[in-house]
Amino acid sequence: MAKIIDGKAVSQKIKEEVRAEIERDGLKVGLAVVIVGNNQASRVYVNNKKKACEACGIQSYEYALPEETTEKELRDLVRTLNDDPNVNGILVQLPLPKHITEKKIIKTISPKKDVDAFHAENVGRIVIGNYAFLPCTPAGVMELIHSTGTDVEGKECVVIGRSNIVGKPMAMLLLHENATVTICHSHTKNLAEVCRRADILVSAVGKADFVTADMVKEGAVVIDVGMNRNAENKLCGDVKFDEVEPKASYITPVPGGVGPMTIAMLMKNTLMAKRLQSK
Ligand code: L34
Repeated sequence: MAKIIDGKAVSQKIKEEVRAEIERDGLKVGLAVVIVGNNQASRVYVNNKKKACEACGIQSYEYALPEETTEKELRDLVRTLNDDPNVNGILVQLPLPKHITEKKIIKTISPKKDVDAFHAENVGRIVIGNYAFLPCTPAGVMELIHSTGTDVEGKECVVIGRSNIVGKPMAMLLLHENATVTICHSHTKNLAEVCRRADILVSAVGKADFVTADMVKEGAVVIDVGMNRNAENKLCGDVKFDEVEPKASYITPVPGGVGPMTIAMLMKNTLMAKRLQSK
């Protein structure tokens, strides 16, 4: 029987710390949240981000733009936000509509306001270990691992998925804590065998029921970054929870695991951005 890692509780504590720091120092902190189009899931995540801002005493500025927004219009908005002293952090919710090149938009965000840490400058800083912001989801995963009391040093860690948003930076953060890290992806041979080596298994695939019990070592820490809908339109992760849970020592649920942590780390980064800009 695994212990369930309570992402809601851990995220709550982080948000309270952010709020306390903002109150203590009487800071005025602002986050611009930009959403383009009508993606239902994105709408839910953005609303959760706005609520978290409120809970932390951060002013949120929402820009909900229509699906037809052009790349130029979006870049112009980002430039305006780059120059707005009330805005300390800029978050452009992904995915964007197909006619907009995400890379170009990310490149336009001032690295000092890039609270997602998606800009090439911030990605590079993470790789060399000289960073201000950590990408929210991988940083949230590290917090969840720490909350179990697990020491990452020397552990076999397997990350399934190699996206720029989760898989690649996740591997870097584990590496910074001296783990032995393997990244698996759709071309990996003997995936189950590789995953079974993991003391810590992080799945960021985006497919329901992808991680099955035969892929999990007895006593592993299992972190589920997936955010999927199953056949009954119910929210679920990548991990076949019912069969993996008995083998794991710790496991994150979906919802209530990594998702709330992504948002808590965004709050932390926004406060950090304010500090950097006040220097
Ligand atoms: N720019 N785009 C940008 N930054 C991000 O950090 C994200 N991400 C991912 C998608 N696009 C992004 C998010 O915000 C995923 N993500 C995210 C954020 C919050 C939640 C899930 C994904 C979340 O709140 N999850 C809840 C359940 C939500 C529901 O009911 O649908 C949970 O408990 O897991």
